[in-house]
Amino acid sequence: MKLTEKIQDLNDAGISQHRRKLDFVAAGLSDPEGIISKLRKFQVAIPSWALGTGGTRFGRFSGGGEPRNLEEKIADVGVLHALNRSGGSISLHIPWDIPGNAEEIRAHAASWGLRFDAVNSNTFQDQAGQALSYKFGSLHHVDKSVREQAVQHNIEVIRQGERLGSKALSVWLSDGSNFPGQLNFRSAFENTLESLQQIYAALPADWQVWVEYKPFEPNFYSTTIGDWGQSLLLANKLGPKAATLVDLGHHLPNTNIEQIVSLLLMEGKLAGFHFNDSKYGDDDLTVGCINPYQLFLIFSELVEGMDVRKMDHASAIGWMIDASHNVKDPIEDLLQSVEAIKIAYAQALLVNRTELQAAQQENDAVRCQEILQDAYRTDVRPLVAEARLREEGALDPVQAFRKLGIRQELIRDRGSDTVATGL
Ligand code: AFD
Ligand code: MN
Ligand code: MN
Repeated sequence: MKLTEKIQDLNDAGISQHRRKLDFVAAGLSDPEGIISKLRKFQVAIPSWALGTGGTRFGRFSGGGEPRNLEEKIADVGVLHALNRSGGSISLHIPWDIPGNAEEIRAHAASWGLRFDAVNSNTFQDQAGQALSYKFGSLHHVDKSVREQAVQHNIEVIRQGERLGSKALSVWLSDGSNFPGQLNFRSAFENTLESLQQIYAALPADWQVWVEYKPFEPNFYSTTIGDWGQSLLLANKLGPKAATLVDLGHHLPNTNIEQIVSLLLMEGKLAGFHFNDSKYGDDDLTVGCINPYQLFLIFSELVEGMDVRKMDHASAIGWMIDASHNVKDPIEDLLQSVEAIKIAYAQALLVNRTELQAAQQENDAVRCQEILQDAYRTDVRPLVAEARLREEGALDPVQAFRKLGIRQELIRDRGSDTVATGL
């Protein structure tokens, strides 16, 4: 029996209760069908590196049955997408994912209903046989030949992405410094800009380059693209095909991310997101597990800003998860993350914009909060579930994943290397 048929069989048991919940929440909304339609279109790109246990520098504890190659990573995203019908694309990390025969890889992905999203370059590690080291950075390096090597790697990643149908290069640079005086900040920025301009010149006409920022880690005194201002400065200097990528875990505690998002949207320079959640820093935790209200506030600014600019919610910017799992089953964690994103999006769609604008004009802070939190406190899960059902997905993806024994099957097929590696 096909996976989709097994999923439908499982759904039968919960359908009547679901319908009751859906009728209840829909009765209180002006356009439930409009929200369900937007939810069906809304897809989240799954990072190839999140299908296995990530680990930290203190150790990695594999849960077993993890993918051993790109084909198996694609199959895992295919299983996720069959369950939630919302993970319709995969984002590769090169050279961790080397797509040997691009045609075969594209066909394999298409058989699961998947396409390829942004491709990620990697100049934060030295690869076997690499001529020059990135120990002191890559695109910002004081040695032009190191910069050149990193530029060529990024151009190669673009070429690989072209073969797969990707349309964006996502660049995160770990370049920075650990000690005061180690770097000339101006030269580091100028070197980075000059390197990115060479990469930008190699972009196909219909591509974008997404410039990610991060305040610290692995460098702990400065990061050359450390905040949204530095990323936006580079994106503006590069040109219309460059934009800023917002990774939720890349902000110092208590940063107002929703304000950053609103202004990047205003400038037409919001490339998209790496969704995750964090308590202290780049903890790469499950989306919405720590601060679901912040996620809602971000989506509220997104819906407002995209509607002002008449942008298509599903396709105008990149929606992608970037998280690393240490104790959860990677597929279960990703299912939870996608669910949290769609819940926040649905809640943001409920905000009464006309009333909010009127309350803002009257400086009625109490009324503004009431309007926002009325949307946030609406249980939209039946709407999210209905959107999944209409796309032949699972009523409850995590429960379906467990009841179908998918992980056990993967362990049988791939083995369970539960090797805990230390420092
Ligand atoms: C790490 C970095 C950054 C990057 C990701 C994939 O912090 O978020 O986008 O790896 O390269 O999480
Ligand atoms: Mn990221
Ligand atoms: Mn990160």
